[in-house]
Amino acid sequence: DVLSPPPGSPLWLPDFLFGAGTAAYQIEGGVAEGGRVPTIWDTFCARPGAVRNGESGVVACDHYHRWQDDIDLVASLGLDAYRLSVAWSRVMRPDGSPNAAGLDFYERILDRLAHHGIRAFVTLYHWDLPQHLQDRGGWLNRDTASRLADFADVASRRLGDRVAAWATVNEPWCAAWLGHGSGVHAPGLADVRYAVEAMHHLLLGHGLATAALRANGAAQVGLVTNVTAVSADSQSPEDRQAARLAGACWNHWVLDPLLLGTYPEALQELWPGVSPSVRDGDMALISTPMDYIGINYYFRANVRSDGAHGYADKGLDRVERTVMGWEVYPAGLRDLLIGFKGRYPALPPVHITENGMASDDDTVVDGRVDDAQRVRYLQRHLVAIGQAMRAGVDVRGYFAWSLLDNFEWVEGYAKRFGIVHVDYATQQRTPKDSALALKALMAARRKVSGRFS
Ligand code: PNW
Repeated sequence: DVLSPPPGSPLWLPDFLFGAGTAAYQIEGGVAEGGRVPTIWDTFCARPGAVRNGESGVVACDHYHRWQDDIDLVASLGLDAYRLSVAWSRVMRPDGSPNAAGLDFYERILDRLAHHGIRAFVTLYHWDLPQHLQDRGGWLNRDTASRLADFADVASRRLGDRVAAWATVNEPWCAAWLGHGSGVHAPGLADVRYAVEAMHHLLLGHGLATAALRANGAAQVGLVTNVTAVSADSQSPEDRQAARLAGACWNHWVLDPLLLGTYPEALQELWPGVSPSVRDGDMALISTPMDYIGINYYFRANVRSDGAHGYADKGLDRVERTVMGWEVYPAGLRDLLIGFKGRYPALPPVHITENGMASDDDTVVDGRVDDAQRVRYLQRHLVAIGQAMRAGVDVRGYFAWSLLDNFEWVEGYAKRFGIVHVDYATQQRTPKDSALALKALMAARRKVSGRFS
């Protein structure tokens, strides 16, 4: 199996970026080093039953010590770009002053990327809120939004000249809903009212951080959001209504405030009487035009009415699924992108900042990892992106999730999203067939565009 966009696909254009992504808590380890302070994920992982097998990011991929080899690995694949996150807990001290050791760590990484000519896409908040801020209410406290802006200011002052694109927040939906509504992610709170309030403060934090980044001359500023394709289980009015509400919750709850300056009205049908504490000027700040939007896409949900005013994800029979239980549905990405272009006149250029699949049986045999299902998954999504581009959507880049097998949050280490296999006993990295296919694609693109490395 190979990765190769169809001949003539816009993905062959030399300006289109290919990369891979990671996030600090999922790969770094080194949790007590360099002045790092505890985060809500350190706390959550210590809660019995919260994470599979009681696992945590204490060691993870030991990237804190192996960062140089890992960046050299990105270079060896020939990728144009690398997406990482900067840990708030390494960079900011509890008193609000910068932590030099943390900034030094990321500066070395960014310098190494620059040395290889790899563009750095840097996320500020990939879910690892310092615990001391959680102790003061976390995202339920409006003040946390200003603390994110402080972090953005410190990070961009020191690192900004080496960053091609900043993302303020990764997946507000996951942070708000999984963290405060369903409670399956840190900080483990479970109340719709909390989720709605947390979302508002995350988005406000995005707006304030955007201003701080721009004040320091940031090149590109955006936000990364996860989107879900939605189908109705039947054509009944109830199921179609359920699909409408699911789309409002999963996609428009984040995108409408950012791109229209309003929360979707459907949320009032879903959660009657629940609304965030919006102050004058908040929505204008949240809808500050972005330089790009990062879209993370994994799967489609098939929903039916739950009998009340909500929806239930029922799933479809006889479809391909990954070990996450997520349906493989590449056309969903194409249809969502085209739909967003229609719904949002102000849709900025798009980067697909995450796409990929988990497996649980990748093993190294004679130095090779056969992950043919992942190669096909990536290939089919590349085709879908090309189709969306031909339909007029301005997509500028594609990042496979993830560079490395890593700490998959509540799923622990059993679910492997990497294009590179990690043997956690030895910390040995082995590029899977998917990484080699991406490498071959990078080489082929360079030939086509006449750009020789
Ligand atoms: C994203 N959902 O999480 C995160 O950005 C990554 O850190 C993570 O490793 C990756 O996707 C794979 O899970 C998501 O339920 C978690 O829709 C849950 C959902 C979507 C994305």
